[in-house]
Amino acid sequence: MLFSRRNLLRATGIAGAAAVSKVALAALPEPVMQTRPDTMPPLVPSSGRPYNPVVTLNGWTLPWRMNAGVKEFHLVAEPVLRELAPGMKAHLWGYNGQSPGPTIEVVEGDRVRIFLTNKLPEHTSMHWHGQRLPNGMDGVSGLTQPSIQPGKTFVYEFVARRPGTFMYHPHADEMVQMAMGMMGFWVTHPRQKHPLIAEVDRDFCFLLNAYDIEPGTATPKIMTMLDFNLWTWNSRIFPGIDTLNVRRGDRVRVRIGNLTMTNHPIHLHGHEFEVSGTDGGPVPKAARWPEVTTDIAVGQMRQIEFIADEEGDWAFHCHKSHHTMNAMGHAVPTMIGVDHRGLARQITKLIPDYMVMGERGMADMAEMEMPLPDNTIPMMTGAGPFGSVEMGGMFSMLKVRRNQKPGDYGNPGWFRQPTGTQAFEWAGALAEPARFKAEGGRAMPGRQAPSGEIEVNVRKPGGHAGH
Ligand SMILES: [Cu+2]
Repeated sequence: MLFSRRNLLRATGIAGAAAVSKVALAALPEPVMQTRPDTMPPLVPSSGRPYNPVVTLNGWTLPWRMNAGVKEFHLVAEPVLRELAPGMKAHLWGYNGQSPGPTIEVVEGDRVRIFLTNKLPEHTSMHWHGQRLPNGMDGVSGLTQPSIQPGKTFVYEFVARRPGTFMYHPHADEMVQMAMGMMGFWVTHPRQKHPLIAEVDRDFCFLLNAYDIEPGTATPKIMTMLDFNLWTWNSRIFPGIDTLNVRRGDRVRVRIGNLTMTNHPIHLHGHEFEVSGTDGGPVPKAARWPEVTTDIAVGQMRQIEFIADEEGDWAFHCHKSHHTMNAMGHAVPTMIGVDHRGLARQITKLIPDYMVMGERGMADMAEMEMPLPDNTIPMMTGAGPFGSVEMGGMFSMLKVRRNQKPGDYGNPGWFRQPTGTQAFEWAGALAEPARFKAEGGRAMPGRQAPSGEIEVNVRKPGGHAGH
Protein backbone atom coordinates (compact mmCIF):
# COMPACT_ATOMS: atom_id res chain seq x y z
CA MET A 1 0.00 0.00 0.00
CA LEU A 2 1.70 3.17 -1.19
CA PHE A 3 -0.62 5.71 0.29
CA SER A 4 -2.28 6.05 3.63
CA ARG A 5 -5.84 7.17 3.25
CA ARG A 6 -7.39 9.44 5.78
CA ASN A 7 -11.02 9.65 6.52
CA LEU A 8 -12.59 12.42 4.46
CA LEU A 9 -14.55 13.78 7.41
CA ARG A 10 -11.33 14.06 9.40
CA ALA A 11 -9.57 15.72 6.49
CA THR A 12 -12.23 18.38 6.21
CA GLY A 13 -12.75 18.42 9.99
CA ILE A 14 -12.39 22.16 10.49
CA ALA A 15 -14.97 22.82 7.82
CA GLY A 16 -17.77 21.01 9.63
CA ALA A 17 -21.24 20.70 8.16
CA ALA A 18 -21.74 24.42 7.76
CA ALA A 19 -19.03 25.01 5.16
CA VAL A 20 -19.64 22.01 2.90
CA SER A 21 -23.10 20.59 2.39
CA LYS A 22 -23.66 16.81 2.59
CA VAL A 23 -24.33 16.64 -1.14
CA ALA A 24 -21.12 18.52 -1.94
CA LEU A 25 -19.20 16.36 0.53
CA ALA A 26 -20.41 13.21 -1.19
CA ALA A 27 -19.24 14.65 -4.49
CA LEU A 28 -15.70 15.34 -3.32
CA PRO A 29 -13.01 12.83 -4.24
CA GLU A 30 -11.32 11.35 -1.17
CA PRO A 31 -8.01 13.17 -0.53
CA VAL A 32 -5.02 10.84 -0.84
CA MET A 33 -2.27 11.41 1.73
CA GLN A 34 1.42 10.62 1.79
CA THR A 35 3.37 10.18 5.01
CA ARG A 36 6.82 9.30 3.64
CA PRO A 37 9.48 11.42 1.86
CA ASP A 38 10.49 8.59 -0.49
CA THR A 39 10.62 8.70 -4.29
CA MET A 40 7.48 6.83 -5.31
CA PRO A 41 7.41 4.71 -8.48
CA PRO A 42 5.76 6.34 -11.53
CA LEU A 43 1.95 6.35 -11.33
CA VAL A 44 0.90 4.51 -14.49
CA PRO A 45 -2.46 5.93 -15.61
CA SER A 46 -5.35 3.54 -15.09
CA SER A 47 -7.97 5.82 -16.67
CA GLY A 48 -8.03 8.53 -19.30
CA ARG A 49 -5.54 8.86 -22.18
CA PRO A 50 -2.26 6.91 -21.83
CA TYR A 51 1.09 8.63 -21.25
CA ASN A 52 4.58 7.91 -19.97
CA PRO A 53 4.49 9.06 -16.32
CA VAL A 54 7.17 11.14 -14.55
CA VAL A 55 9.08 10.26 -11.39
CA THR A 56 9.08 12.98 -8.71
CA LEU A 57 12.32 13.04 -6.73
CA ASN A 58 11.44 12.33 -3.07
CA GLY A 59 7.83 12.82 -4.05
CA TRP A 60 4.75 11.27 -5.61
CA THR A 61 1.95 11.79 -8.13
CA LEU A 62 -1.60 12.49 -6.95
CA PRO A 63 -4.12 9.83 -8.01
CA TRP A 64 -7.31 11.16 -9.60
CA ARG A 65 -10.89 10.09 -10.12
CA MET A 66 -12.65 10.21 -13.50
CA ASN A 67 -16.06 11.82 -13.09
CA ALA A 68 -18.12 12.01 -16.31
CA GLY A 69 -14.98 12.61 -18.38
CA VAL A 70 -13.43 15.11 -15.94
CA LYS A 71 -10.21 14.32 -14.05
CA GLU A 72 -10.83 15.18 -10.41
CA PHE A 73 -8.06 15.79 -7.86
CA HIS A 74 -8.33 16.76 -4.20
CA LEU A 75 -5.55 18.87 -2.65
CA VAL A 76 -5.53 19.63 1.08
CA ALA A 77 -3.41 22.60 2.20
CA GLU A 78 -2.19 21.83 5.73
CA PRO A 79 0.73 21.90 8.19
CA VAL A 80 3.03 18.92 7.59
CA LEU A 81 6.09 17.34 9.18
CA ARG A 82 8.74 16.87 6.47
CA GLU A 83 11.96 14.96 6.95
CA LEU A 84 14.63 17.08 5.17
CA ALA A 85 17.22 14.30 5.58
CA PRO A 86 17.60 11.49 8.09
CA GLY A 87 18.17 13.29 11.43
CA MET A 88 16.38 16.51 10.54
CA LYS A 89 12.66 17.21 10.38
CA ALA A 90 10.92 20.50 9.67
CA HIS A 91 7.47 21.87 10.50
CA LEU A 92 6.34 23.05 7.07
CA TRP A 93 3.11 23.83 5.30
CA GLY A 94 2.28 21.67 2.29
CA TYR A 95 -0.36 19.57 0.62
CA ASN A 96 -1.73 16.10 1.39
CA GLY A 97 0.82 15.29 4.08
CA GLN A 98 4.03 16.48 2.41
CA SER A 99 5.96 19.49 1.13
CA PRO A 100 6.13 19.87 -1.79
CA GLY A 101 2.63 18.72 -2.60
CA PRO A 102 2.02 15.80 -4.96
CA THR A 103 2.78 16.12 -8.67
CA ILE A 104 -0.29 16.48 -10.86
CA GLU A 105 -0.08 14.70 -14.24
CA VAL A 106 -2.65 15.19 -16.97
CA VAL A 107 -2.85 15.00 -20.75
CA GLU A 108 -3.21 17.90 -23.18
CA GLY A 109 -6.92 18.47 -23.71
CA ASP A 110 -7.99 16.95 -20.38
CA ARG A 111 -10.71 18.77 -18.47
CA VAL A 112 -9.35 18.99 -14.92
CA ARG A 113 -11.27 19.76 -11.69
CA ILE A 114 -9.22 20.38 -8.54
CA PHE A 115 -10.82 20.62 -5.10
CA LEU A 116 -8.63 22.61 -2.70
CA THR A 117 -9.43 22.29 1.00
CA ASN A 118 -7.77 24.82 3.32
CA LYS A 119 -6.69 23.34 6.65
CA LEU A 120 -4.16 26.11 7.33
CA PRO A 121 -4.65 28.68 10.12
CA GLU A 122 -4.89 31.46 7.47
CA HIS A 123 -6.44 31.99 4.05
CA THR A 124 -4.82 30.71 0.86
CA SER A 125 -5.39 30.29 -2.90
CA MET A 126 -3.83 28.33 -5.74
CA HIS A 127 -2.06 29.68 -8.77
CA TRP A 128 -1.44 27.30 -11.70
CA HIS A 129 1.92 28.67 -12.90
CA GLY A 130 2.27 28.72 -16.70
CA GLN A 131 -1.19 27.41 -17.61
CA ARG A 132 -3.55 28.79 -20.23
CA LEU A 133 -6.85 29.07 -18.38
CA PRO A 134 -9.84 31.32 -17.77
CA ASN A 135 -8.81 34.41 -15.78
CA GLY A 136 -11.06 33.45 -12.85
CA MET A 137 -9.13 30.17 -12.41
CA ASP A 138 -5.70 31.85 -12.13
CA GLY A 139 -5.80 31.84 -8.32
CA VAL A 140 -4.58 35.32 -7.42
CA SER A 141 -6.23 36.26 -4.10
CA GLY A 142 -8.10 39.53 -4.30
CA LEU A 143 -7.46 39.90 -8.04
CA THR A 144 -9.19 36.90 -9.64
CA GLN A 145 -11.04 35.37 -6.65
CA PRO A 146 -11.67 35.91 -2.96
CA SER A 147 -9.10 34.09 -0.80
CA ILE A 148 -10.01 30.66 0.56
CA GLN A 149 -10.65 31.00 4.30
CA PRO A 150 -9.57 28.30 6.77
CA GLY A 151 -11.96 25.36 6.63
CA LYS A 152 -13.30 26.20 3.17
CA THR A 153 -13.00 24.17 -0.03
CA PHE A 154 -12.75 25.85 -3.44
CA VAL A 155 -13.04 24.24 -6.88
CA TYR A 156 -10.77 25.07 -9.83
CA GLU A 157 -11.72 23.76 -13.26
CA PHE A 158 -10.08 24.24 -16.66
CA VAL A 159 -8.86 22.41 -19.74
CA ALA A 160 -5.11 21.64 -19.78
CA ARG A 161 -4.59 23.31 -23.13
CA ARG A 162 -0.83 23.36 -23.47
CA PRO A 163 1.50 20.34 -23.00
CA GLY A 164 4.54 21.04 -20.83
CA THR A 165 6.18 21.58 -17.47
CA PHE A 166 4.35 23.68 -14.86
CA MET A 167 4.06 24.19 -11.11
CA TYR A 168 1.47 25.29 -8.58
CA HIS A 169 1.74 27.51 -5.52
CA PRO A 170 -0.41 29.89 -3.44
CA HIS A 171 -0.93 33.48 -4.56
CA ALA A 172 -2.01 34.60 -1.07
CA ASP A 173 0.43 35.65 1.65
CA GLU A 174 2.97 34.30 -0.81
CA MET A 175 6.14 35.20 1.06
CA VAL A 176 5.03 33.20 4.09
CA GLN A 177 3.33 30.34 2.32
CA MET A 178 6.18 29.61 -0.10
CA ALA A 179 8.82 30.06 2.65
CA MET A 180 6.86 27.39 4.53
CA GLY A 181 7.01 24.93 1.61
CA MET A 182 3.70 25.30 -0.26
CA MET A 183 4.29 24.30 -3.87
CA GLY A 184 3.98 21.39 -6.26
CA PHE A 185 4.81 20.18 -9.75
CA TRP A 186 2.43 19.86 -12.70
CA VAL A 187 3.11 18.00 -15.96
CA THR A 188 0.78 18.10 -18.96
CA HIS A 189 1.74 15.29 -21.34
CA PRO A 190 1.16 15.73 -25.11
CA ARG A 191 -1.94 13.92 -26.38
CA GLN A 192 -0.08 12.50 -29.40
CA LYS A 193 3.45 12.39 -30.82
CA HIS A 194 4.76 15.95 -30.66
CA PRO A 195 7.54 17.16 -32.99
CA LEU A 196 9.31 19.04 -30.15
CA ILE A 197 8.56 16.76 -27.20
CA ALA A 198 10.75 13.63 -27.24
CA GLU A 199 9.59 10.27 -25.98
CA VAL A 200 12.03 9.50 -23.18
CA ASP A 201 12.92 6.41 -21.15
CA ARG A 202 13.10 8.27 -17.80
CA ASP A 203 11.37 11.52 -16.93
CA PHE A 204 12.28 13.06 -13.54
CA CYS A 205 10.98 16.25 -11.93
CA PHE A 206 11.65 18.31 -8.82
CA LEU A 207 11.38 21.86 -7.46
CA LEU A 208 14.20 23.99 -6.07
CA ASN A 209 13.23 25.45 -2.70
CA ALA A 210 15.02 26.93 0.31
CA TYR A 211 14.46 27.29 4.04
CA ASP A 212 15.98 29.26 6.89
CA ILE A 213 15.84 27.01 9.95
CA GLU A 214 18.10 27.75 12.92
CA PRO A 215 20.05 24.68 14.01
CA GLY A 216 18.15 23.10 16.88
CA THR A 217 14.75 24.40 15.71
CA ALA A 218 12.23 23.03 13.20
CA THR A 219 10.17 25.93 11.84
CA PRO A 220 11.44 28.10 8.95
CA LYS A 221 12.02 31.79 9.56
CA ILE A 222 9.54 33.30 7.14
CA MET A 223 10.95 36.84 7.00
CA THR A 224 14.30 35.77 5.51
CA MET A 225 14.85 37.42 2.15
CA LEU A 226 18.19 36.07 0.93
CA ASP A 227 20.19 34.41 3.70
CA PHE A 228 18.66 30.93 3.67
CA ASN A 229 20.67 28.13 5.26
CA LEU A 230 18.98 25.06 3.76
CA TRP A 231 19.02 24.71 -0.03
CA THR A 232 16.64 21.94 -0.97
CA TRP A 233 15.36 19.87 -3.89
CA ASN A 234 11.74 19.00 -3.18
CA SER A 235 12.28 19.95 0.48
CA ARG A 236 15.21 17.52 0.86
CA ILE A 237 18.92 18.17 1.45
CA PHE A 238 21.89 15.95 0.61
CA PRO A 239 22.39 13.21 1.73
CA GLY A 240 18.59 12.97 1.91
CA ILE A 241 17.98 13.56 -1.83
CA ASP A 242 17.41 10.35 -3.77
CA THR A 243 19.69 9.62 -6.75
CA LEU A 244 18.49 9.59 -10.36
CA ASN A 245 18.99 5.96 -11.38
CA VAL A 246 18.98 5.17 -15.12
CA ARG A 247 20.00 2.48 -17.62
CA ARG A 248 22.97 3.17 -19.90
CA GLY A 249 21.69 4.46 -23.23
CA ASP A 250 18.44 5.84 -21.79
CA ARG A 251 17.12 9.14 -23.09
CA VAL A 252 16.57 11.06 -19.85
CA ARG A 253 14.54 14.22 -19.21
CA VAL A 254 14.79 16.16 -15.95
CA ARG A 255 12.24 18.92 -15.28
CA ILE A 256 13.26 21.51 -12.69
CA GLY A 257 11.38 24.55 -11.36
CA ASN A 258 12.81 27.28 -9.12
CA LEU A 259 10.69 28.71 -6.28
CA THR A 260 13.59 30.07 -4.19
CA MET A 261 14.71 33.72 -3.99
CA THR A 262 17.87 33.28 -6.10
CA ASN A 263 19.06 31.58 -9.28
CA HIS A 264 20.59 28.09 -9.36
CA PRO A 265 23.09 27.00 -12.03
CA ILE A 266 22.31 23.28 -12.19
CA HIS A 267 25.30 21.23 -13.31
CA LEU A 268 25.59 17.63 -14.54
CA HIS A 269 28.88 15.73 -14.65
CA GLY A 270 29.98 13.38 -17.43
CA HIS A 271 27.33 14.29 -20.04
CA GLU A 272 26.10 17.20 -22.14
CA PHE A 273 22.43 18.09 -22.19
CA GLU A 274 20.10 20.40 -24.07
CA VAL A 275 17.37 22.57 -22.61
CA SER A 276 14.40 21.06 -24.45
CA GLY A 277 11.71 23.22 -22.90
CA THR A 278 10.70 25.81 -20.32
CA ASP A 279 7.44 26.63 -18.56
CA GLY A 280 6.70 28.61 -21.74
CA GLY A 281 6.74 25.46 -23.85
CA PRO A 282 9.12 23.30 -25.92
CA VAL A 283 12.26 25.02 -27.27
CA PRO A 284 12.48 24.92 -31.10
CA LYS A 285 15.18 22.41 -32.15
CA ALA A 286 17.27 25.07 -33.95
CA ALA A 287 17.44 27.11 -30.72
CA ARG A 288 18.92 24.32 -28.56
CA TRP A 289 22.64 24.03 -27.81
CA PRO A 290 24.76 21.70 -25.69
CA GLU A 291 25.38 22.65 -22.07
CA VAL A 292 26.67 21.04 -18.89
CA THR A 293 25.22 23.75 -16.63
CA THR A 294 21.98 25.66 -17.01
CA ASP A 295 20.97 28.58 -14.85
CA ILE A 296 17.43 28.44 -13.53
CA ALA A 297 16.28 31.86 -12.44
CA VAL A 298 13.62 32.60 -9.84
CA GLY A 299 10.17 31.57 -11.04
CA GLN A 300 11.58 29.71 -14.06
CA MET A 301 11.38 26.09 -15.12
CA ARG A 302 13.80 24.18 -17.33
CA GLN A 303 13.60 20.75 -18.97
CA ILE A 304 16.98 19.22 -19.70
CA GLU A 305 17.48 16.17 -21.95
CA PHE A 306 20.42 13.89 -22.66
CA ILE A 307 21.44 10.33 -23.53
CA ALA A 308 22.92 8.70 -20.42
CA ASP A 309 25.72 6.87 -22.24
CA GLU A 310 28.53 7.02 -19.67
CA GLU A 311 28.40 4.53 -16.83
CA GLY A 312 29.19 5.80 -13.36
CA ASP A 313 28.05 7.81 -10.35
CA TRP A 314 27.92 11.33 -11.74
CA ALA A 315 27.51 14.34 -9.46
CA PHE A 316 24.42 16.43 -10.24
CA HIS A 317 24.18 19.65 -8.25
CA CYS A 318 23.76 23.41 -8.01
CA HIS A 319 27.08 25.03 -8.92
CA LYS A 320 26.84 27.76 -6.26
CA SER A 321 29.15 26.16 -3.71
CA HIS A 322 27.24 27.65 -0.78
CA HIS A 323 24.15 25.83 -2.01
CA THR A 324 25.85 22.45 -1.54
CA MET A 325 26.27 22.88 2.17
CA ASN A 326 23.80 22.58 5.02
CA ALA A 327 23.07 24.81 8.03
CA MET A 328 25.83 25.63 10.53
CA GLY A 329 29.05 27.39 9.82
CA HIS A 330 27.99 30.24 7.52
CA ALA A 331 29.32 32.76 10.08
CA VAL A 332 32.71 31.06 10.47
CA PRO A 333 35.55 33.56 9.82
CA THR A 334 38.22 32.60 7.29
CA MET A 335 41.17 31.13 9.21
CA ILE A 336 43.20 29.68 6.34
CA GLY A 337 46.86 30.54 6.92
CA VAL A 338 46.32 31.72 10.51
CA ASP A 339 48.65 29.91 12.93
CA HIS A 340 46.60 28.81 15.92
CA ARG A 341 49.38 27.09 17.86
CA GLY A 342 49.15 28.18 21.47
CA LEU A 343 46.20 30.45 20.78
CA ALA A 344 43.53 27.79 21.04
CA ARG A 345 44.78 26.79 24.47
CA GLN A 346 44.56 30.39 25.67
CA ILE A 347 41.03 30.86 24.29
CA THR A 348 39.83 27.59 25.82
CA LYS A 349 40.52 29.09 29.25
CA LEU A 350 37.98 31.83 28.46
CA ILE A 351 35.53 29.80 26.33
CA PRO A 352 35.61 26.09 27.17
CA ASP A 353 33.69 25.06 24.00
CA TYR A 354 35.96 26.99 21.62
CA MET A 355 37.02 25.02 18.55
CA VAL A 356 39.57 25.96 15.93
CA MET A 357 37.80 25.81 12.58
CA GLY A 358 39.04 26.14 9.07
CA GLU A 359 42.75 26.50 9.72
CA ARG A 360 43.54 24.22 6.78
CA GLY A 361 40.30 24.86 4.85
CA MET A 362 36.87 23.59 5.86
CA ALA A 363 37.22 19.95 4.77
CA ASP A 364 37.99 18.83 8.34
CA MET A 365 34.41 19.79 9.20
CA ALA A 366 33.00 16.92 7.17
CA GLU A 367 34.71 14.23 9.19
CA MET A 368 34.93 15.99 12.55
CA GLU A 369 32.90 14.59 15.41
CA MET A 370 31.59 18.00 16.37
CA PRO A 371 28.65 18.12 18.79
CA LEU A 372 25.55 19.37 16.94
CA PRO A 373 22.32 20.78 18.34
CA ASP A 374 19.29 18.49 18.04
CA ASN A 375 17.51 18.43 14.68
CA THR A 376 20.22 19.60 12.32
CA ILE A 377 22.81 17.82 10.23
CA PRO A 378 26.43 18.68 9.42
CA MET A 379 27.31 21.44 6.98
CA MET A 380 29.37 19.10 4.79
CA THR A 381 28.65 15.40 4.91
CA GLY A 382 27.77 12.22 3.01
CA ALA A 383 29.80 9.01 3.01
CA GLY A 384 31.00 7.93 -0.44
CA PRO A 385 32.90 4.78 -1.40
CA PHE A 386 36.23 6.64 -1.05
CA GLY A 387 35.57 8.90 1.95
CA SER A 388 33.40 11.88 2.82
CA VAL A 389 31.70 13.56 -0.15
CA GLU A 390 31.79 16.88 1.79
CA MET A 391 28.50 18.10 0.37
CA GLY A 392 25.07 19.16 1.55
CA GLY A 393 22.04 21.00 0.20
CA MET A 394 21.37 20.83 -3.53
CA PHE A 395 23.47 17.79 -4.41
CA SER A 396 22.58 14.38 -5.78
CA MET A 397 23.89 11.88 -8.33
CA LEU A 398 22.97 10.50 -11.73
CA LYS A 399 23.68 6.77 -11.53
CA VAL A 400 24.13 5.19 -14.97
CA ARG A 401 24.34 1.39 -15.15
CA ARG A 402 24.30 -1.02 -18.10
CA ASN A 403 22.24 -3.55 -16.13
CA GLN A 404 19.62 -1.19 -14.62
CA LYS A 405 16.36 -2.76 -15.79
CA PRO A 406 13.85 -0.64 -17.73
CA GLY A 407 11.35 0.73 -15.22
CA ASP A 408 13.64 0.01 -12.25
CA TYR A 409 14.27 3.22 -10.27
CA GLY A 410 16.06 1.47 -7.38
CA ASN A 411 19.49 2.66 -6.22
CA PRO A 412 22.10 0.29 -7.73
CA GLY A 413 24.71 1.12 -5.05
CA TRP A 414 28.18 2.54 -5.72
CA PHE A 415 29.72 2.30 -9.19
CA ARG A 416 32.53 -0.24 -9.59
CA GLN A 417 35.11 1.57 -11.67
CA PRO A 418 36.93 -0.65 -14.19
CA THR A 419 40.56 -1.30 -13.19
CA GLY A 420 42.91 1.43 -14.38
CA THR A 421 40.22 4.11 -14.79
CA GLN A 422 40.56 5.92 -11.45
CA ALA A 423 42.79 8.87 -10.57
CA PHE A 424 45.75 7.57 -8.59
CA GLU A 425 48.58 8.81 -6.43
CA TRP A 426 51.87 9.55 -8.20
CA ALA A 427 54.59 7.46 -6.57
CA GLY A 428 57.63 8.77 -8.52
CA ALA A 429 59.94 11.68 -7.76
CA LEU A 430 58.71 15.29 -8.22
CA ALA A 431 60.86 17.41 -10.56
CA GLU A 432 61.52 21.02 -9.53
CA PRO A 433 59.55 23.53 -11.63
CA ALA A 434 61.78 25.08 -14.35
CA ARG A 435 60.61 28.63 -13.50
CA PHE A 436 61.53 28.16 -9.85
CA LYS A 437 65.18 27.51 -10.90
CA ALA A 438 65.28 30.33 -13.41
CA GLU A 439 64.33 32.88 -10.75
CA GLY A 440 67.05 31.81 -8.39
CA GLY A 441 64.94 29.54 -6.24
CA ARG A 442 62.28 32.16 -5.49
CA ALA A 443 58.76 31.30 -6.65
CA MET A 444 57.46 34.68 -5.45
CA PRO A 445 59.21 37.99 -4.73
CA GLY A 446 60.67 38.03 -1.22
CA ARG A 447 58.78 39.94 1.44
CA GLN A 448 59.98 41.20 4.79
CA ALA A 449 58.19 39.46 7.66
CA PRO A 450 56.36 42.14 9.70
CA SER A 451 58.01 42.92 13.00
CA GLY A 452 56.04 42.65 16.19
CA GLU A 453 52.98 40.53 16.88
CA ILE A 454 50.25 39.64 14.44
CA GLU A 455 46.89 40.85 15.68
CA VAL A 456 44.25 38.09 15.76
CA ASN A 457 40.61 38.86 16.29
CA VAL A 458 38.75 36.08 18.04
CA ARG A 459 35.03 35.86 17.54
CA LYS A 460 33.18 34.35 20.50
CA PRO A 461 30.18 32.09 19.93
CA GLY A 462 26.87 33.99 20.02
CA GLY A 463 24.85 34.62 23.16
CA HIS A 464 27.53 36.47 25.10
CA ALA A 465 26.84 40.00 23.91
CA GLY A 466 28.17 42.60 26.33
CA HIS A 467 30.81 40.36 27.90
CU1 LIG B 1 21.88 27.05 -5.97
